[in-house]
Amino acid sequence: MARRALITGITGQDGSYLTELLLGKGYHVHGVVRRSSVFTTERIDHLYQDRHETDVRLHLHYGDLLDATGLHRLMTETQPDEVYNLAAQSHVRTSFDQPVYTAEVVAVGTLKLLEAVRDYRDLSGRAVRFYQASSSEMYGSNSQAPQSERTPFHPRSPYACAKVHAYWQTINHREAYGLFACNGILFNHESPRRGETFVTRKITRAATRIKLGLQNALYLGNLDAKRDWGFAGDYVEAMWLMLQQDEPDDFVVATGQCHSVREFLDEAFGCLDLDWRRYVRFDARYLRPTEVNLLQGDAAKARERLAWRPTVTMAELCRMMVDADLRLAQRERALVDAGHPIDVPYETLESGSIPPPSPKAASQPVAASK
Ligand code: NAP
Ligand code: G4F
Repeated sequence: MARRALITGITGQDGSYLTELLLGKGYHVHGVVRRSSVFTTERIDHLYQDRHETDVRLHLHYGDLLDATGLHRLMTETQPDEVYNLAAQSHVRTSFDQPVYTAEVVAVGTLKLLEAVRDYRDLSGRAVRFYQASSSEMYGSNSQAPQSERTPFHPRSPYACAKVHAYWQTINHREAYGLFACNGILFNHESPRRGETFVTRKITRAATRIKLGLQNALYLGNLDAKRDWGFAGDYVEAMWLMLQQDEPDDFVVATGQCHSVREFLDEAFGCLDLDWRRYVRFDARYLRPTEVNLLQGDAAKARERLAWRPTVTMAELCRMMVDADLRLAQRERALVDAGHPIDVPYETLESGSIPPPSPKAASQPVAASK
């Protein structure tokens, strides 16, 4: 019988790549979608099948990590063999603006899901495996690099503190209740589907719009921070591999290479024959009260036990994102040239777009945290 997976955060970057991977392996995939007044399924629209078609293997359900009752019901209804907990308020800077909400979703929400998984296993007698999306942000100010599974955590944001809580709850469910539960400690991973307010995508989006005369400046914060950037498509493979092992365990997933934001700017603008120094401006609103200066992972354990390896370098990743965003910018340019106003995100407008913000965009709350 086909295996069944339940994915929280299916509408996010990683959720979309993981869904592609699991559907490709013949799984039935059940995804948890938050109710919203607008569509949020853009990243998985290409995978969606009308429920009236035959052999439908992607099923979407409304749910929220804040809703424990709904999570219990979803476990019973979908009867998954594997649960991937990818849902999160995942923006580090935003977590300083919304610390309690972030903790409720990321920390307590994960605990609610773990409890739903445990109860389902105990009541149904069925085996179920659990993956927790842990983060390299948990290392925080521990700049002892490269960071491995043995490196102590020193979280530097409400987001990272919440992820540490979820990490230990996952381990405690493994040790206290014998749950097959794994933490993937993933370092930064990006793609053309990356949210537009994370620094890599913010840069590739802006650079390509600047190239086509749609924008004239890009406002950023700390350019000296260093990150270990890999490709999201590679990293979801590691998530799946963790749940296929004989024993549950925790794994760092990283490329082992790290680069500064400045170097990513060099690479992205370089792909377009532009000099970023002409366009990038500093805006203190993008600084964090406490910064994580250096993340560089040691994924030796994943290499040895999972036979996992990254396949995309930072330069290749950057080129992939620039190419995809150039196609987006070309579509916007065509609309502008045809005399149609373009509906660009607030963040892009704020970064110095031409034309100036429409009254609709200007009336949105000032997003200090993107
Ligand atoms: P993302 O693009 O921000 O996606 C987050 C997902 O969580 C979205 O589907 C979002 O739904 C959903 N979500 C948010 N709050 C929720 C709630 N209360 N209930 C249910 N769903 C909720 O994040 P990502 O980059 O794919 O990352 C996936 C996971 O890995 C996250 O837990 C993140 O913290 C963690 N992580 C990411 C990285 C990275 O570099 N990408 C590294 C380490 C760990 P909407 O679409 O409705 O917003
Ligand atoms: O792209 P970022 O916002 O990613 P960050 O904070 O490293 O977090 C991401 O990776 C984590 C894994 O380590 C995940 F757990 C988390 O969910 C998320 O996916 O920022 C990267 C760096 C930071 O040092 C930031 O200060 O870029 C710096 N930066 C400089 N200017 C900026 C900006 N970041 C953002 N978002 N926007 C800027 O204008």
